[in-house]
Amino acid sequence: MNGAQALIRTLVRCGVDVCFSNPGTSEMHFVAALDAVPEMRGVLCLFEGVATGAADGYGRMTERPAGALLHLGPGLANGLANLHNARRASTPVLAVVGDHAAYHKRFDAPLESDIDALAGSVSAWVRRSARTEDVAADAAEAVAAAMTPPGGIATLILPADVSWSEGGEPAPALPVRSPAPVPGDVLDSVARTLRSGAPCVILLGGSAVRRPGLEAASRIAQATGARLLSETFPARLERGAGIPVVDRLAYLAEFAVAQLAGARHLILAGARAPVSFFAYPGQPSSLVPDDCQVSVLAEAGDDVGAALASLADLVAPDTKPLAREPERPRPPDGDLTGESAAAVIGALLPEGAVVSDEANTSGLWLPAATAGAPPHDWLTLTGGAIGQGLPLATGAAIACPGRRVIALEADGSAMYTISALWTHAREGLDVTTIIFNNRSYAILGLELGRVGAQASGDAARDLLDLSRPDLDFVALATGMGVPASRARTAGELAAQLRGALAEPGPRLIEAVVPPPG
Ligand SMILES: Cc1ncc(C[n+]2csc(CCOP(=O)(O)OP(=O)(O)O)c2C)c(N)n1
Ligand SMILES: [Mg+2]
Repeated sequence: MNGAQALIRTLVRCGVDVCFSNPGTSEMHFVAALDAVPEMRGVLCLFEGVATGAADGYGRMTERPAGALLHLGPGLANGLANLHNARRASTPVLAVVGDHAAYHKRFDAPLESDIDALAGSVSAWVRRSARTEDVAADAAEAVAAAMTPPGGIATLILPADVSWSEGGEPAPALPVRSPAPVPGDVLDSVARTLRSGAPCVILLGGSAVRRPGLEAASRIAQATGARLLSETFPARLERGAGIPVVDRLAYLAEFAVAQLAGARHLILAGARAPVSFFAYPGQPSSLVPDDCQVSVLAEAGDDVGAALASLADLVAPDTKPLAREPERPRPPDGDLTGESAAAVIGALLPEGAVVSDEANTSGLWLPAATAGAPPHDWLTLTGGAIGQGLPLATGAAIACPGRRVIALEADGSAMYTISALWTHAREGLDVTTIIFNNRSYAILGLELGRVGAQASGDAARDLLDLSRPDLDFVALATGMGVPASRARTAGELAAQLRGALAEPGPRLIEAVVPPPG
């Protein structure tokens, strides 16, 4: 058995059976080995940022890593932005990066580059397999590293000669450490804080915003008067009818400051202490109010769900969680705007949907409009690197057959990784994409003023404008095999979305909306 076969057989044993791939010459033995190991599903992505974003979406939904097969340093570099988002999401991901044969490296062939440096910038674990005999054990260790709580990126660098040489043998899966239990004295101390009568905010992050964490937090909030907030960009938020509601900390610092105002204690449950997304002249970086004390209930690698449940049993033994009432907006007619589009989506969102939200400024109204929709998952832009939404939807759809994936995607962000649509078509994925086409980098128009930049002329505005020419997303989608239509009114969006949800397979709706303001 060659190294590539031993590697893939080991990955399958370790529960890694999907590999989002964009291969090159150095990965040809990996590609060939897919025929020898049919349990591994290779999914072709036409850009590495799609492969890494898809692995992120897959990992968020299954809590197991998918592989992302990348071609040397340049392939990894193309995938880095979505690996960055995955790192911020604490998603388990296994990046397999092909490299030149060891003896070839000193010739400095054109594709030679510092893979280790690139990998080190996003990875929790990096190893270059030195020998064919080692590659299986390395792979098993990589999977265990990716799954070590809270989850992270493990990068295995695979030299071509290690891959093609004989002498490989599959290795068994390694045990994975469980999330660390939160000590009793920490629970007692937080319980005392909550009972002190001083205003408390509990900031929920990581797995705390899954249903069990939200239910425990809701009990605590009702019994103690603490307020709940979630981190701004949760990796996977469970929400909808029957699930306790949590507002997300606002993206704009001045709104976040208002949300946190008055808190004397900020209790971190799987979240980090809140900071402003960017520095703004004259504005503070930390969002923690001046006279507010921060305490940590659970860090990212801790068992935050169990900690919240134990804390609820201490301070709220007889309290039930407050479940969101079912409620949907009526689908409106008339002008299509971010607001009316949100109402349409809230009216029609199917039960069990997985929403990949990269709607940016057009998404402002979505949380309120969908809060009482049937239960669903909401995936957000954890690392702020745009171009995540369509790939994330790809991975989520492969992770969750039978569930409808809804990609809510801003026009500018869509263009970074638009080729994900081709994979949606090729794999026949149940992904319904709504493109909010406001023909601009609208958020940057807002930020221009907020950072205090003086931009009076056309040159600056031109860099934030996506017209000239207008992007035709119907043509782009159909050109990649995804049936598509354009909606110019709320009624058209509702009719087209109903139609899309009634059919299996991918579909795209271009929603023509004005930029905000
Ligand atoms: C990888 C990456 N490149 C650039 C940016 C900077 N950036 C932030 S928002 C934005 C434009 C967003 O435009 P669009 O997706 O159309 O959303 P809109 O603001 O119009 O709602 C850009 C370029 C970024 N966040 N990430
Ligand atoms: Mg836009």
